[in-house]
Amino acid sequence: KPISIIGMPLDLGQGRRGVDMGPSAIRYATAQDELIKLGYEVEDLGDILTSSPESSVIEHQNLKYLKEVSLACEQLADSISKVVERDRFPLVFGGDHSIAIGTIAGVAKHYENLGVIWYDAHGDLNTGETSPSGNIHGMSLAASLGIGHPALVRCGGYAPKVRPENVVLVGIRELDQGEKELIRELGIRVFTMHEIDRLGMARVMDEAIHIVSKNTDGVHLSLDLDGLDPKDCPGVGTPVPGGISYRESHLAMEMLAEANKITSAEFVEVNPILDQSNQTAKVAVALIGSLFGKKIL
Ligand code: DIR
Ligand code: MN
Ligand code: MN
Ligand code: MN
Repeated sequence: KPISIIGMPLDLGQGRRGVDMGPSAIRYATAQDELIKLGYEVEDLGDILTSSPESSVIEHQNLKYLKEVSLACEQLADSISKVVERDRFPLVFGGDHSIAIGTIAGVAKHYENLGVIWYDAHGDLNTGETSPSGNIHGMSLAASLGIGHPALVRCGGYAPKVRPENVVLVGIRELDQGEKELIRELGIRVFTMHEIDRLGMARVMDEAIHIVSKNTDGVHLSLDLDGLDPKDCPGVGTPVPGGISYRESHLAMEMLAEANKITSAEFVEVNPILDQSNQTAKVAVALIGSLFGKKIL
């Protein structure tokens, strides 16, 4: 399928500046060239208009920048939906992970049942009630499941976007108490670092792909670069040690390419200000290559 790139330079979903430059950093790392070399037709639709902290106010400490984040996500959802209508593959560059609310809202209405792979150190399963930080990037998966503030849950005018049985988390190593409870309550399948170490990435991805494609007609990949180890991806706002390696991540992307199930993707939380020589964006582009079928031989 032809690919449409959309940049979402939002940093209001978390507390550190610079992740709004993520889309530029990924473009600078020549994402588009990488895809063209693989034989894809690629268009870049530019960036969604977002607010900056200077032009915004925090109204609720437990849901920071709620109005601004939900407005930006509505706009992203609109753009994504149009891309899917044109029968193109939407590829989003973030921006903090709150943007997944918009991406998934734009995608999910075109599918009966959307599968989601959430590749992350974190669960992003908080609500305004359970979040220790009030940062919406830690709530985006919950919102997509229909749990949380209506302004987030109802993005795109409908809810929920995905069912818990069609979601898998990969790379998890830091969960808040409320997130653990929600995982248990909904029975969501979580592959923590423990499972990755114990079973190996190949088996984890085999199982993950099986789950997300079992009763679904589309699969979204939401890849938070902090899922990888901070040694490989230092340019993220909330690094957690002991993460997925560069090699395991390539294997995961190659297996997704082989399975040929992914129908949309986003690469989020790239923060070039916290990075070393744009390393994290370069990793993102390398992984995008593998996801879209690049092979060594
Ligand atoms: C934490 C951190 N669970 C929170 N979440 C992050 O603020 O809700 N998600 N960093 O990517
Ligand atoms: Mn910020
Ligand atoms: Mn995340
Ligand atoms: Mn994360």
